[in-house]
Amino acid sequence: MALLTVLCYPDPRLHKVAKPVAQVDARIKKIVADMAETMYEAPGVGLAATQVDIHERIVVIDVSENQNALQVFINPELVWVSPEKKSWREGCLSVPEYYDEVDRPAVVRVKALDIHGKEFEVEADGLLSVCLQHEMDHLQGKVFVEYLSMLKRTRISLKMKKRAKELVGQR
Ligand code: GNR
Ligand code: NI
Repeated sequence: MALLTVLCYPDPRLHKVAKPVAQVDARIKKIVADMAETMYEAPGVGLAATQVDIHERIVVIDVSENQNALQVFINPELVWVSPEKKSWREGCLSVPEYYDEVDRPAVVRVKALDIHGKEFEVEADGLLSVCLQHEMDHLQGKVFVEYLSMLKRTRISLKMKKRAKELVGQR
């Protein structure tokens, strides 16, 4: 297993659109294992392949309290979203130390392939629903700050660039 580097906003590679996985083979399983390790190490509740500069439709999620229930979504697709919306305070490993409210459908149904390449469907609410939508946005090249005002986004970009500079200075 290996830890992967997480891209930070406003890196343009975060806006690339991921391609579907043609076959869940050993190469994909290795990516999934490395993504899970990277997510747990961060720690985060989800990670999309886009965030580690792999532009294929792969998501790992673990919203369990003890971080011991990994869920793998390959080629995830939204099959239904509820008309009701819910606001949630979101964070992102690609936008460190910034949190803000985003409105999204409260409940979603997602179809995907599991780690064995077998199709399954889940209905999700709460954090799993938020996380699935957040990760599927990443695969489309969308970061949650794009739901915020232009003013907020500009401030976030400046803050992230400043932070990146400070981190380089510390090395
Ligand atoms: O770790 C994460 N927490 C989180 C909290 C609220 C809404 C979404 C998330 S996802 C985030 C990890 C991440 O950046 N995934 O892309
Ligand atoms: Ni994210």
